[in-house]
Amino acid sequence: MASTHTKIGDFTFDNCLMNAAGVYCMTREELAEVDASAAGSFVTKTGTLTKRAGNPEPRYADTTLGSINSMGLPNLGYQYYLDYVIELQNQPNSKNHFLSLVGMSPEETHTILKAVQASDYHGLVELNLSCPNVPGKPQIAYDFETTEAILTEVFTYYTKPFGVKLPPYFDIVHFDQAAAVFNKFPLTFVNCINSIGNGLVIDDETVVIKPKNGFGGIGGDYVKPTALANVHAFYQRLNPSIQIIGTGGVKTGRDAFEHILCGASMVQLGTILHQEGPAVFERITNELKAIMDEKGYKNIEDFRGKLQYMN
Ligand code: RRO
Repeated sequence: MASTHTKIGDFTFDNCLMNAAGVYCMTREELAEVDASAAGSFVTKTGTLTKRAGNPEPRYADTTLGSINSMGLPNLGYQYYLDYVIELQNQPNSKNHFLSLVGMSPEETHTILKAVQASDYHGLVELNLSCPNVPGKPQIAYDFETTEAILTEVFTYYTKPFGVKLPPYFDIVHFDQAAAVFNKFPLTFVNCINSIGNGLVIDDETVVIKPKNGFGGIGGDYVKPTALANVHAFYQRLNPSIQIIGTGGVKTGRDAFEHILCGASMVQLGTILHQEGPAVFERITNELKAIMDEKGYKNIEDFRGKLQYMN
């Protein structure tokens, strides 16, 4: 049978499917469940300098086509997640993991990353440049100048494997400009995409989540075409040393196949993991392997990035 084995930087994974940051990753208990599932890895909830309660509830809703959330970055503080990934990395036969981080200001981001640099953690870090839900804080990666300034500073002191979580872009010029910024840095990966920020879902005459008068990040079916476009746009533009993690609208093996076809080396599950729980990893892995078997692909490198265009 086909293998969904993959590699990000120097780290290997038995399966290219894992959770998306924010889903099933708030506590050690949730992370341990993902770790024990068929997933190839996990990423932690984005950790901030100090723990945060997040926005008022209800702050997540499932819809027929996906989800809307305005969690507001609730988390147990970066140290909680750093301690856990260090604990796991010291266990024999541990999977490799991703630690998601961001500060509430560039200064806080640097404080956190300097602590991670000084720690025993030698795994992957994903800097979240795209949270859409903290009132008064814009999605960082929509501001190319600030993004470049943050990354310039980060790489003066940070030497461990490091990637960024991006918001969706919607314009070819923005793909060009964003890729030109990221190509200046020794990034290990970029992850496309975070939720589509600030959508609005209505039930009868009322919004379905409380924060920000109902505005929130959109995930699920709605976002798959945008996610695939972002994965492929960056696959076409980034230095080949910068790998791509595909996130957005994956609920079947076919969806994962399409992300890989667009260039993704790893594929993350958000809304569908929230809806089905960690058993979803086995289902989608089996569906992906069945498609690969049918097409005669032995591993994901046989078709990764090989999206066909019309003549
Ligand atoms: O916690 C959130 O509200 C949140 C974050 Br940090 C993010 O990056 N993406 C998202 O959809 N929600």
